[in-house]
Amino acid sequence: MAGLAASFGSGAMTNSINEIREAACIFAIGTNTTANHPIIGRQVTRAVQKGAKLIVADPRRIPLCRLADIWLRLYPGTDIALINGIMRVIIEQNLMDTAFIEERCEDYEAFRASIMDNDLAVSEKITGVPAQDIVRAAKMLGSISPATVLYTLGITEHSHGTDNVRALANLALLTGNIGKPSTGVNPLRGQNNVQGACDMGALPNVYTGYQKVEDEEARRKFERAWNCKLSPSNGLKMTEMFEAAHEGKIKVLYLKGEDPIVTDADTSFIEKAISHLELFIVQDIFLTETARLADVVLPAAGFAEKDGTFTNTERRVQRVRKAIEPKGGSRPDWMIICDIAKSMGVEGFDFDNAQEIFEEIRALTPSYAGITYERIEKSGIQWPCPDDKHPGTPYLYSERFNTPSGRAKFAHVSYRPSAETTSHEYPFILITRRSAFHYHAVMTHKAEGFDELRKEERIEIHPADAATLEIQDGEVIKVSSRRGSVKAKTKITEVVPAGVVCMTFNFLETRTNILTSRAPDPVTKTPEFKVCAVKIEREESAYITKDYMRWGTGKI
Ligand SMILES: Nc1nc2c(c(=O)[nH]1)N[C@H]1C(S)=C(S)[C@@H](COP(=O)(O)OP(=O)(O)OC[C@H]3O[C@@H](n4cnc5c(=O)[nH]c(N)nc54)[C@H](O)[C@@H]3O)O[C@H]1N2
Ligand SMILES: Nc1nc2c(c(=O)[nH]1)N[C@H]1C(S)=C(S)[C@@H](COP(=O)(O)OP(=O)(O)OC[C@H]3O[C@@H](n4cnc5c(=O)[nH]c(N)nc54)[C@H](O)[C@@H]3O)O[C@H]1N2
Ligand SMILES: [Mo]
Repeated sequence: MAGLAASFGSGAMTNSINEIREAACIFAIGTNTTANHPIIGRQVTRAVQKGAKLIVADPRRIPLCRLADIWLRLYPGTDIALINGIMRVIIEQNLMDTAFIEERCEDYEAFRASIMDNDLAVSEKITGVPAQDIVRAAKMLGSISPATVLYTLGITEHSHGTDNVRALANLALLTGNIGKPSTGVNPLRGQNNVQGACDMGALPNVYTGYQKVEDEEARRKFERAWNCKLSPSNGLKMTEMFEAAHEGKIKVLYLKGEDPIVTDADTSFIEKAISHLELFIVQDIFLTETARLADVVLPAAGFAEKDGTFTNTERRVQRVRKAIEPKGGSRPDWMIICDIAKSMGVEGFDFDNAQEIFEEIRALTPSYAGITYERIEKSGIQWPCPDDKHPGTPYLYSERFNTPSGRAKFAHVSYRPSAETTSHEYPFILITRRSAFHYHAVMTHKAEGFDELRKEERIEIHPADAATLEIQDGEVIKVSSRRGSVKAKTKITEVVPAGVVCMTFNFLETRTNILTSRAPDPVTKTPEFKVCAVKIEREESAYITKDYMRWGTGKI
C-alpha cells in the first residue's frame, strides 16, 4: 500500500475536482459535501444530473441523500465492516477488475482470503445496513466505471481512521478505479491551504514534498541548503505535543493559526496542558480563546493582506495576492518568523518577499520544481510538476505507484469498534460536525450576517428519544460525557437515527469539545471527534436510564 499511502501521507486527492462531473459512479462516504465543500458538491450534482449513480454512506440524513441511488445509513464508526462487506460481494460475484489487479497490484490472494472471512450477515449486524443494500452498492461499484470515492472526516476522525482509508484504497484497487480520469480515492481537504502546509513539511516526519526526515540523503540535502545540523528523528504530532506539555516535557509552545481551546478534543485536558507551559506564544489574526492564555501574542496578517501561494485539495498551487495593506500593526506570518529567527542569530532568513521563499521551495522540492510564479500567474498547476516544461499532474498513478515495484499492495484491514462505547450511564453516541453557515468557531462570528443564518447550537435528537426523555423541541438540555458537560437547545429531527445525537463545534457559548474524546488513531494521532458516548438530561431532573444501546458502538 506504500504507493497509495504516500498520497494519503500528503492527504491530497488522487484525481481532480473537474473530473468528478464525468464519473459514472460516485461513492460519497463520511462527507457532507454540499455543505462543507459546496464547489465539489456542485460537481457531484452535475454528475448525477448527467446520469451518474450516487451511493452515500453516512449515519445522518445529509442533503446528498436526496440525490442518492443508495443511502447506506451505517452506525457511526462501522465503515470498515461496510466496505469489507461490499468487497466480499464484489469478489463473490466476480465483479473485480482482474486485469488491473494482475497488472498493477500485489498480494491479492492473501487479501482475497481475508475479505472472504467477512460474512455479510455480520457486516449487516455491525453496520445496521440491510444486507441487500450492501449487495446493491457492491454491484454498482463493481460494474460501473469510472467510479470515484469521495471521503472526509466521517472516515478520518476515528480511532481507526487510517484503516478506514486503507479499506477505501483496497476498494479502488479491487475495482480498477485508480490511475485513470474520474476515479481515485479523494479526501476533500478541510482548511484553506492545509494541503500547502502539509506540502511544506508542517508534519513531524517530513520536509517539503514529503521527503522523509529519516531518509539520510534527504536530510543531508536540507542540511547543505540551510547550512545547519538537522535532527535525524521525527518530531511530535500536534496531539502528542499537548500530551508532552501536560507531562511537562514540552516547556515552550509557539502556536500559529490554531485555536485548540475550542477545536481540540477534551478541552479541560488542553487547558491543563497549556497551563503547564513555561512560555506560550500565539500568532493569529484574532485574539482567540487560546490567544487569551498566551504569554505573547503576535498579530498576523490575513489572507487578503499578503502575497504567496495556496495549494488546494487537488494539489493545485495557486497565487494569492495582497489586496489591502495589513491592519493594526499585523504582518505576514513569514515576516514574523524570519524576524524571530534573525533575532535568535540564525542565518538564511534574509528574504525580501514571498517569491524568494517560493524559489527556495522549488529548489528543494522535486514535486514543485517546475512551478514558477510566472507559470501560475493566471491559473494554478497541480503537483507533481518536476520541470518547467511539465504541464502538472491532474491524476496520480497513471503508470506506476510509488512503491519499489511500482505495484500497489492490498492492505489487510479488519473492523474494530470505536474506542469509546456506550454504557447505561452514557447511552447515546455523539457525532460532531460543522454547520454550513459557520467556519469552525472563530472566524465567521467576527462578521455580521452569519449569525442570522444560525446563531446558536441545536443538538439534534431523534423524535423517539426526545419522546422517551420527555424533551421538547428547543428546550435547553444538559449533555455530558465522561469528560464534562455542556448545555444546548435541542432540535428534534429524523436527520439523526435513534440513539445518536449530533452537535456542531461552531459556537463559543457551547464548547462541544469539552465532551469529545482524545482516543487517537494509532498512525495519525487524530482524535476520535466523530464518536463519543454521552448522556442527555433535562435541566431540572436527571432521567432514569433506559436501554439505548441498540445503536451502540457496533460491538457484536
Ligand atoms: N461551512 C463550512 N465548511 C467547512 C468547514 C466549516 O467549518 N464550515 N470546515 C472545513 C474543514 S477544516 C473540514 S476538515 C471539512 C470537513 O468536511 P466534512 O467531513 O464533510 O465535515 P463534518 O460535518 O465534520 O462531517 C462529515 C460527515 O461525516 C458523517 N459521519 C460521522 N461519523 C461517521 C461515520 O462513522 N461514518 C461515516 N461514513 N460518516 C460519518 C457526519 O454525519 C457528517 O455528515 O469541511 C471544511 N468546510
Ligand atoms: N468536535 C470536533 N472538533 C473538531 C472537528 C470536528 O469535526 N469535531 N474538526 C477538526 C478539524 S478537521 C479541524 S481542521 C480543526 C480546526 O481547528 P482550528 O484550526 O483550531 O480552527 P479555526 O477556528 O479554523 O482556527 C484557525 C485559526 O487561524 C487563524 N488564522 C486565519 N488566517 C490566518 C493567517 O493567515 N495567519 C495566522 N497566523 N492565523 C490565521 C484564525 O483566526 C483562527 O484562530 O478543528 C478540529 N476540531
Ligand atoms: Mo479540517
